[in-house]
Amino acid sequence: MADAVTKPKTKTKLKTERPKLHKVILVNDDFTPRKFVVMVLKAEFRMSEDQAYKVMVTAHQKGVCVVAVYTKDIAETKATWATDAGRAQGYPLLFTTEPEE
Ligand code: TYC
Repeated sequence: MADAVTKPKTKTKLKTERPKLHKVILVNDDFTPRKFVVMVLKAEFRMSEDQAYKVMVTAHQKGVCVVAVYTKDIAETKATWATDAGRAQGYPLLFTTEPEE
């Protein structure tokens, strides 16, 4: 059996971990005008008027609404930009982020 081929006993599995996604969450407040919230959602999260309106109303009624999910850096950057857009107009509009389970 000089030619017998021995199969390797160990297998190397290449594991590619997917980066954890982070949610951007819109938080309701009593001061920011609805129209302004819709405008920010459209501008920063590339939503249609319809989508943006639905997300705004959900946050208005339930207190919070998930806007979108991204990798950590992008979620945090977008939440910061969107929050700053409100602050620039004197509104307490708030976007936060949290990791997806
Ligand atoms: N509650 C605000 C109003 O009645 C509108 C609003 C909706 C503000 C959602 C923030 O995340 C928000 N003018």
